[in-house]
Amino acid sequence: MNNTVKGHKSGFISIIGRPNVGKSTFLNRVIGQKIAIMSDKPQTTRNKVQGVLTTNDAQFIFIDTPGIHKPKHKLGDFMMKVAQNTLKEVDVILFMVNATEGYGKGEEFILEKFQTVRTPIFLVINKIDQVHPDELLKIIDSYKGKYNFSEIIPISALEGNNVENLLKQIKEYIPEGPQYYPADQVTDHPERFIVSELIREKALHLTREEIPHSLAVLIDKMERRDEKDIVHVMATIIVERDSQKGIVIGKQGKMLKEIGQRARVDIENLLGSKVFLELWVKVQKDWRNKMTQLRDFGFRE
Ligand code: GDP
Ligand code: MG
Ligand code: K
Repeated sequence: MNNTVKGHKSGFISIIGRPNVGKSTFLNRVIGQKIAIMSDKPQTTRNKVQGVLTTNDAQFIFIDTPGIHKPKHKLGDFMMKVAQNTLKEVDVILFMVNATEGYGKGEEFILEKFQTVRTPIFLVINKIDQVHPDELLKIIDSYKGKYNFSEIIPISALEGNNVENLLKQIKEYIPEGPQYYPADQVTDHPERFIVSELIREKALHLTREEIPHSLAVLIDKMERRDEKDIVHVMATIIVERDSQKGIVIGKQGKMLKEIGQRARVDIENLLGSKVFLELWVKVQKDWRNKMTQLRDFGFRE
């Protein structure tokens, strides 16, 4: 898009890590806008979400990949493939781990995936606000000899500690390059996808433990009614079982109403317009194993 100005840098950065290590929190802090969906449930982020940070001499394009983990079903395989493809395309990989947990089987599994990757990998130890410095040193020690990391950087994505320094280090590793995106653009994702994620986030939060990850949101229609500047969104929440449908709808539709109200507020903030949101709930058994339908749900390779 823009010509390369001498000294200007730009690069693609992938964030890899087990569910709940804080990938979305980090991205949201850096980009300063709610584009990746945060949740205390694992695997909330299923797609690549790009966040773009533009400074006066660099552009960082972040990719929030689905967690690499041992696949349990076909959707897991698919997510793994997406994550692995991403590793080859980027300039820097941030391998994010939880300072309170240390090196374990999950980390070992991911490091195996890195063996064939030539991209520089940073070990980013997140949640340092939760550990004593001595404890942190032990964690760093537990990674000795496990992989030849380009940098080891402890941060707190939640409180912001050392995040500036991490960005500075990343900049050392990205090439000179143009500003790919306009300075005010924070994501190249279609609004539809973000809207569906916002609805999914509310549904997961409000139903808590009762609904596992078997929930998808399909945007049936999203159009701006010009006269009044109202965006009309029609969306379907898809669950796997009748019992889950009951939970999502709630007594006299209370739960669905609450999901809709909360999602609407976020969508209005995102779009800067009034939103009319209509939600439906549909049961589709075993949707996670129906690969042919993945594209319809917005997953992409
Ligand atoms: P993801 O699955 O890797 O994207 O993880 P999330 O960003 O969704 O974070 C999972 C949970 O960890 C959330 O409850 C976050 O608030 C919390 N979290 C993330 N970063 C930090 C941190 O630096 N410190 C603390 N104490 N909690 C964090
Ligand atoms: Mg996430
Ligand atoms: K999560």
